Amino acid sequence: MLLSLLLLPLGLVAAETGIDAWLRYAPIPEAHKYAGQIPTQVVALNSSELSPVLTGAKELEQGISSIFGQSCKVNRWHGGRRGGAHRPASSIVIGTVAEYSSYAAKDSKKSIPKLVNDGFYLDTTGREVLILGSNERGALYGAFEYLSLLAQGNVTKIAYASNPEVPIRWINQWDNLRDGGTHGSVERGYGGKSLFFWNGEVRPDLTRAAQYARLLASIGINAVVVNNVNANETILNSTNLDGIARIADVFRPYGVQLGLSLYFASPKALGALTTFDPLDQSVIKWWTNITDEIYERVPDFAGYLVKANSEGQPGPLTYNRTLAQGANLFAKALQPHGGVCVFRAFVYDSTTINETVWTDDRANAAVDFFDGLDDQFMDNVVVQIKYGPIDFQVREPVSPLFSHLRQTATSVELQITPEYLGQNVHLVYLAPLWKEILDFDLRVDRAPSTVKSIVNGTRFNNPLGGFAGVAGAGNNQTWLGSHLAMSNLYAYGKLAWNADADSVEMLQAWTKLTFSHDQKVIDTITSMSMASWPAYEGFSGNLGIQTLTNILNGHYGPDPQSQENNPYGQWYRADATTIGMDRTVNNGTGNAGQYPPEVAAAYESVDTTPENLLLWFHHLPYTHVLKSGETIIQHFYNAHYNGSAVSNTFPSQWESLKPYIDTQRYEEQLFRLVYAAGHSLVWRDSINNYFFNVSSIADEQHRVLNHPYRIEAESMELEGYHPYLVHPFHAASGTYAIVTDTNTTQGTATALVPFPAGKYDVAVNYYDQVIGNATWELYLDDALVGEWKGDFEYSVGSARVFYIDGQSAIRKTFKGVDVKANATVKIVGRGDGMEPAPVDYISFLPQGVVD
Ligand code: GCW
Repeated sequence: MLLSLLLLPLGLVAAETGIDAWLRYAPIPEAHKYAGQIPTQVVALNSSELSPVLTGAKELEQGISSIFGQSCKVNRWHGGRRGGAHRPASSIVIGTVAEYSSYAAKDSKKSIPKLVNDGFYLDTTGREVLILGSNERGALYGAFEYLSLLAQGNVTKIAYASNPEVPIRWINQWDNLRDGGTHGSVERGYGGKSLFFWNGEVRPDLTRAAQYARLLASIGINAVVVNNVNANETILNSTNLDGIARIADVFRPYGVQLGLSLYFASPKALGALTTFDPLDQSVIKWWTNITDEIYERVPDFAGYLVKANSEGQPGPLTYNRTLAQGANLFAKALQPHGGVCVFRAFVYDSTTINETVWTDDRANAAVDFFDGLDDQFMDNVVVQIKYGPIDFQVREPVSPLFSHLRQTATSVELQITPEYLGQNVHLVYLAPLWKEILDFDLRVDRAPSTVKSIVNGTRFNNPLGGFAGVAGAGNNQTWLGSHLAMSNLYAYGKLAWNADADSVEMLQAWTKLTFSHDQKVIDTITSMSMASWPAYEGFSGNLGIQTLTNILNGHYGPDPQSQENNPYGQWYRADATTIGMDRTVNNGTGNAGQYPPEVAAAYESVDTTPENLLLWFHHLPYTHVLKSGETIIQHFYNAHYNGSAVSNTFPSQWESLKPYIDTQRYEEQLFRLVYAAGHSLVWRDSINNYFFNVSSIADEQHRVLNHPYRIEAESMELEGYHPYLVHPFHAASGTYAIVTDTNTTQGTATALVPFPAGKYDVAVNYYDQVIGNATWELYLDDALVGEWKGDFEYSVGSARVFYIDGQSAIRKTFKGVDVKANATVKIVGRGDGMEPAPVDYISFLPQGVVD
C-alpha cells in the first residue's frame, strides 16, 4: 500500500505518448479507499478466443489492476448452470443475455430490460456485477462503460440498460493505399501515415490497427471503412483482399466490422470489362463475384461506401443511369450476405457552375441530384449526407437533403479530422457544432423533425441509419496529431451512441480519463475547448461565409479569394459594397426553398435568418446593421480581433496545468497552442486586410492596418535579402515580406528599434514552407536572442504548404526580452531547399499586448 501511494505521484508525471488516449486506466487518486468495493474476478461467459466477450473480460482484468492496483483474474466459464450459493462473491459476470440465461440459476436470475442490437445492461447493485450484452459486442461495450466509471472514480451502485441511438456507427478513414501524391497516406489526416496500408498493400504488422479497433470499440463504434472514398480499384485485387481479411481478423475481437470504399469503374479498371455501366449484366456479375469473394474471406463484412459522380469520380451518371441504380448495383450484391451499401450524397459537378450566374449554387446539388429517387433505393442502402450542403465548413446550415429522403435510410457525415477547422494544429472542440446539427429541427410536414430523429430512424420509420465520422487517424502516437483533439473522436462515438449526450459532460469525462481528475485540469480544458469553435469561427469566416481558407490547396490557412471565381462553388460573392450568397427563392438561387416550409420561410427573410448564417442566405451591403448594432464589416473586424484574442489565451491556460500533466503531452500540446495563437493573428490580419481592401471601410477601432508595435521586414536595411510581394497580398503585413537573394544564401535585415527601453515579447513573423530547413537568428545589439529552423513540417501534420502565404505564415515569440533604448535588431536568415528564409515583420509587444 505504502509503495503504491509513493508511486502514485510519479505515475502522474511520467511521460505519456498519448497512445492510450482515454484508455490509460491511470491509478485513481486514493485508490486504497475503494478496496473491498472492487470485484476480484471476472467470469467470462464466452471463452472463445476471438469473442468480444472475452476481450471485455481481459480488458476488465487489465483495467482494474491498473486503476486500483488490484488483481481481477479472468475465469472462463465452460458451461453448466451455477447456483447462486456457489458463486464466488465479488465477481463480474460478463456475457450475452442468452449466455447469462444458461449460466445463472433460476432463483437468482435478474430480469434484464429490453436491449436492442449492441445494447447492454450494467448492474452493480447485486453480489455480482453484471455486464450483459444483447450480443457479444454489447457485452464488450458494457465492460468499457463499467471501466470508464471506475476510472473516473465512480463506484456508485447502478443498474441500467444502454442502447445505441443508431445501428450504423461507422468511422470512415480516407486512407490511401500508397503515400505520396497530393493527399499523402491519409487524405486530410494529420496524425501520421495510414494504420492499414503501405506501398499499395495492407501492412504486414497490424498491431496499431488492432489498437485502433480497441479505442473505437470503447466508444461504441461498430465498423470502419478503411480506405479512402476516392478509392482505387486495386483495393479489390486478390493480394489486397487477403490483406483486408487480416484487418478484419484484428478488428473482430473488438466487435468492429470492416467496410470498403469502392471505385465505381473497377470492373473496367481492374476486371478488364469494357464497361462499368451499372445495368450491364457483365458488370452486375463482376460485382456479385467480387462481393462473394470478400464474404468468403470476411464473413462479417459490413459493406461498401461509394463516392460516385463527384469531384472527378466515375459513377452511374457516366452511363446516364440514376444514382439509385448505381447504389442498388452494390446493394443487390451485398443483400444475400446482410451487408449495407452506404452511398454518399456528396455529389456535385464542379465543371458547370459559374459565379456570374446569380442562380447557380453548389449548395443545391445534393437535393437536385437525389430528388425523385427516394422510392428507388433498396432497403439495404443508406444515403450518407454531409452535415451541411457544401463541405464541413466552420458554419453551415443543415443539409436540406435530410428532409427530402423519407423512404430512404440516411446517415449524417461528420468530420472528426478538422480539415477546414485548423487541422488539429488549432484547437477546435467539435461536439457543440455537431450538436447544433443533430438538434436542428427541419420541421418536415410542420412536425418535429430533428436531424437526429431522421438519422436514428424514428422520424420516418427507417430502422437502418446512423453516423459516419471521417476520422483521419494515423500511426503517430497521438492518433490524430494532437492530444486535445482526441476529445472529438471520443465525443463522436458518444454522440453516435446517444445523440442527447451533453458536450460539456462528454468533454469532462474524457478529460478525467485522458489527463487527470484534478478539478483545475477539468475546468481549464473545459474552458479552452468550449471557447475553441467560437474562437476559430471568429478569426476565420463569419456570418455563414464559410471558413475562408485556401480551398485550392491545403484547406488550412486564410485565403478568402480562393473561394471566388472558380467552379468549386464555395462563393460568397463579395464586391466593393456587398457580400453574401443570395439563396432566397424570391431573388436568389432558390436554395432556401429546398427546406420544408417553416424553415424555408425563416431563411427567406433577412430578419428571421439566424445571424450566424446571414451571409449564407443573403447578399447584403457591408453597412447592413446586425442585431448587435454592428455593421457587417465591423462585425468581421471585431470577430477577428475577439476570436484571435481568445486563441491567444490558450497557451497560458494550458501552462497553468503544467504541474498536473506529464511532460511529453504537456510540451507537445503547448507547442501547438503557441503556434496556433500566432497563426490566429495571421488569420485575423489576413481576413481583415482583405475585406478592408475590398470594401474600403475602415475599422471603427482603428486596429486594421494599424500595428504600432511592428517593424516591417521590407523597411529594414537589407543585405542579401530583398523585398518579396506575397501572394495573396493580405498574407503579409504591409503586403511584402523579405526573402534571401537565393534559396541557399544568407541575408541580414537590420533596424533601429523605435520603441522605448523596456521588457517586450519579441515576435518574429516568418514563413515555413515544407521543403527545406531555412534557419533564422535574431539579435539585439549583436547579442543572440534566439535561433530557429524552418522545420515546422516535421512537428505538425497539417497540410503541406509549398508557398509563402497565409498557410506557411508562422510566428516565433521570445518572451520578456529586455530591450535597451536605441537598440539595433537584426535578423540573419539562411535559405535552404525551397525556403529563402522569408520574414514578414518583427513585433515588440509591451507586456500584455497581443498584436
Ligand atoms: O472536402 C473534400 C475534401 C476531399 C474529400 C472530399 C469528399 C475524400 O477536401 O479531400 O475527398 O471532400 O468528401 O469526398
